[in-house]
Amino acid sequence: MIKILDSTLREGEQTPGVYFSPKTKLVIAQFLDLIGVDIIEVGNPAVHSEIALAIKQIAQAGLQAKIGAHSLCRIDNVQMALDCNVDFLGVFFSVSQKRLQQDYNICLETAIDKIVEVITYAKEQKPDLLIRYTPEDTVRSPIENVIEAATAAIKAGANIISIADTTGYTTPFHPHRSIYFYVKTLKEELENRGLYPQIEVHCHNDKGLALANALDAYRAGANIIDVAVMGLGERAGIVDLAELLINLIDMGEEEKNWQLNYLKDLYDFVSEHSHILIPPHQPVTGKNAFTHYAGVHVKAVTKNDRLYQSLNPEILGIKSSVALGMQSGCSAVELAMKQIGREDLAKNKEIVAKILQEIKEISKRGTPIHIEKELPEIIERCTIKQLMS
Ligand code: HCA
Ligand code: CU
Repeated sequence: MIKILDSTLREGEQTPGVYFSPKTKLVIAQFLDLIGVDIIEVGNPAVHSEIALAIKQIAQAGLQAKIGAHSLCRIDNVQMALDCNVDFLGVFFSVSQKRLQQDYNICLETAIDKIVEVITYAKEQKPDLLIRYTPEDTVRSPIENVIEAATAAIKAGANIISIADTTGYTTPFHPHRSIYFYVKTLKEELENRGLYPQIEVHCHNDKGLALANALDAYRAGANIIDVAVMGLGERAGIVDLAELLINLIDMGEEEKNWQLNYLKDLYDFVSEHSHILIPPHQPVTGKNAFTHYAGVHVKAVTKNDRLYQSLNPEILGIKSSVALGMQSGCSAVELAMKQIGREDLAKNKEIVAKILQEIKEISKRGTPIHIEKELPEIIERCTIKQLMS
């Protein structure tokens, strides 16, 4: 079964301007656990003592999910993570030729020695620790370097190798630049060496392809996929949790693996605490994701909402709805009137037509019409007009 690693608290906090207090982090972790993610990556304790505190608190909160820390390839960082009592440790170090030469000024052998030293240390300190090694910027690194570093890391004790598309470089269907190709090649090459690690993928959204690439990796047999709530992360962020879960279910994963009805509250909470609004047209979690508007659409969905919807909002614990405005027809007005308890007037075609006309005028202000708050007033105005005419 596919596993989900949520990195809202690590990668997500790398969104410029975002800060989650340890208390907020704990609530987010509790939500993620209720939803059923497998691993929660909390952060690097070396960045700040508050992050170390958050990791410790979440690690002792009795959650089902494995709780993880992110770490530079350094013994002191790893020790700090171990001191937080984590179940999972993610160590990253690039083996890209350019990075080794231009940034670290070391050769591949020295890099691999460092990776092996750090992973061996972590494994010795805590033998049941789940260790992930990420050759950062995997997909723009020579594949031979990746295979060599991954082989050494697994032999030193790593259980998971993550393919990081650090810059959103991969593209589905490309013959050798697709994450499908990387997952298949890495799996095959490691299996040829008698090594069977779990393969994780971390897809950035620089070209808007993070989700497509994650699904491409899933198709290639990846075992773990990284996500964040609202797709938060460096630059354009990573794969959005809700979008991935919906797509995995669509591709045949069992719906019961996840409690999607907690997504809405989690997204509202993260939006509030990150001070980043969820766009109304955001798939799955946006306010309009299951809202129907234009006349033909609303007329059809009053008979069967699947006529204009391929997803079932009920698995998210929500219902589809209608919006009112310039594009509306009589069906939407009737439906909205019934929704606010005015079935009596909804049958009166003349009044409905008047209300529709008024709604179209109001819509020119260019902001949504609030059915519960505004429709009663509109009805009132139109019925008075009707009486007076
Ligand atoms: C980072 C880079 C990273 C690391 C991923 C990982 C990436 O911000 O440190 O450690 O698995 O995109 O490569 O997020
Ligand atoms: Cu990243």
